[in-house]
Amino acid sequence: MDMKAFRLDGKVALVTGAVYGIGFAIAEAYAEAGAKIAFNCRSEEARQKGLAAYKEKGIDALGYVADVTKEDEVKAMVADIEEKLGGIDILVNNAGIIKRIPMTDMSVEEFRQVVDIDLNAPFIVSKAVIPGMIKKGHGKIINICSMMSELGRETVSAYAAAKGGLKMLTRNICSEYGEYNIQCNGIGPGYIATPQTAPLREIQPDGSRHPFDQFIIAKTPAARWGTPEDLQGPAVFLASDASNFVNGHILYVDGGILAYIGKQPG
Ligand code: NAP
Ligand code: GCO
Repeated sequence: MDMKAFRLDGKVALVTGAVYGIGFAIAEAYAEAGAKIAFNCRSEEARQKGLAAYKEKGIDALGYVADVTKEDEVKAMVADIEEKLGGIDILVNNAGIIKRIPMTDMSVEEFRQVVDIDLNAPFIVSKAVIPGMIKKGHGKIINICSMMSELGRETVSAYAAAKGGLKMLTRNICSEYGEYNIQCNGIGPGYIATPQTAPLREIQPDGSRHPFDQFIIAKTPAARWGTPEDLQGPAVFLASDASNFVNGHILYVDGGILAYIGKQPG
């Protein structure tokens, strides 16, 4: 096999919400594999922070202030990327939020906001890039799903509904655009140490680990939290020609959580 199939030389990649966390790690790996990087965020301050972070890694990234829930801002960003870097070959729908609120305490507005960012936005951004991919004759869309694409837990009803929906949007994009040589797959990260999960890892006043932190270590066969870097290899694979016949798949990168019934008592 020609191992160059794993390279992304000359490809144009848009990674949403990639100033830090999982998105940044994925974009960094894409740049190392040879891709040109564009990212977006919600404020000029975040954009500057992102540009500085990429520069520190020696990456010449293009940054945009564009809210992924706003179709006009997304369309303008995609048009500008196409003009400056060329047509988009790889899209990673990474931007996301979570609200941990018991369902009966959650307002309809809060539920809608999570679904808007975590599910409606991947539709909006994918819709904006697919025509360019069809024109190019190929494309890779990678949706960042979750354990909650498969499992539920207390307080995350909106997130689970959105990430479950994102799994099905992934399969539908595969079904609808596979014939145009577009592969749409998902990555389902396990519990990854990023700002999103920081509240679940806070050290307790008595110096002990957060109970949820201990629960995750016990629930994960790998016996640790994942890191954003754990997602880099899988994300490069799904963006590269090495995965050209992988379509509509959700690749769980979870240290084994979904395979494990949990620790036996005693
Ligand atoms: P994170 O540290 O909170 O980063 C999420 C990024 O998305 C932030 O940069 C955020 O920007 C951006 N964002 C949110 N709403 C946006 C919008 N409307 N427009 C543009 N950007 C927006 O999260 P992460 O842990 O890296 O997670 C990245 C993705 O992986 C998310 O989809 C998350 O649900 C998913 N995920 C995370 C884990 C985990 O354990 N960490 C596991 C499975 C899946 P701001 O700074 O403006 O908020
Ligand atoms: C939570 C977590 C999770 C993770 C991740 C798991 O509160 O349960 O934030 O939802 O972020 O999505 O895959």
